[in-house]
Amino acid sequence: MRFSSVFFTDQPLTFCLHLNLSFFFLQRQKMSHPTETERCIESLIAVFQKYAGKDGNSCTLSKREFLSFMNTELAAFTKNQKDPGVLDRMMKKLDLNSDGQLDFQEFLNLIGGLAVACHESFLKSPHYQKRI
Ligand SMILES: [Ca+2]
Repeated sequence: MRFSSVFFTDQPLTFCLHLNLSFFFLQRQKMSHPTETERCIESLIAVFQKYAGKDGNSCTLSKREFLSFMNTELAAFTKNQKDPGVLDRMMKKLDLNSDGQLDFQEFLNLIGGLAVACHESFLKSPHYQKRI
């Protein structure tokens, strides 16, 4: 699987996203019914914080936290892996600044890559092919 580093790696974009998200969450607090997309974003943040808070820096995933996340949240993916080194290589590839930790942006590259792979798989599925 190829993981994209396109998502959220550009500094001005990061700044812009930070400002927009601050506004987003201020507005969000006033809303009683979040949209499905807003719930998805909140879920991603909550899951990241849950695993990042297990040891050390609570803003990043250590290798141990990453393995815990993968083996719990993406168990269907990890259980099907025959190569025992795949998670080590994924961690290295996702760790764009090579600090041994995955920050939220690096984590989102994983989620984005998996979402793209799932979407591509969906497009090839017989269910979808019948619709086109
Ligand atoms: Ca990193």
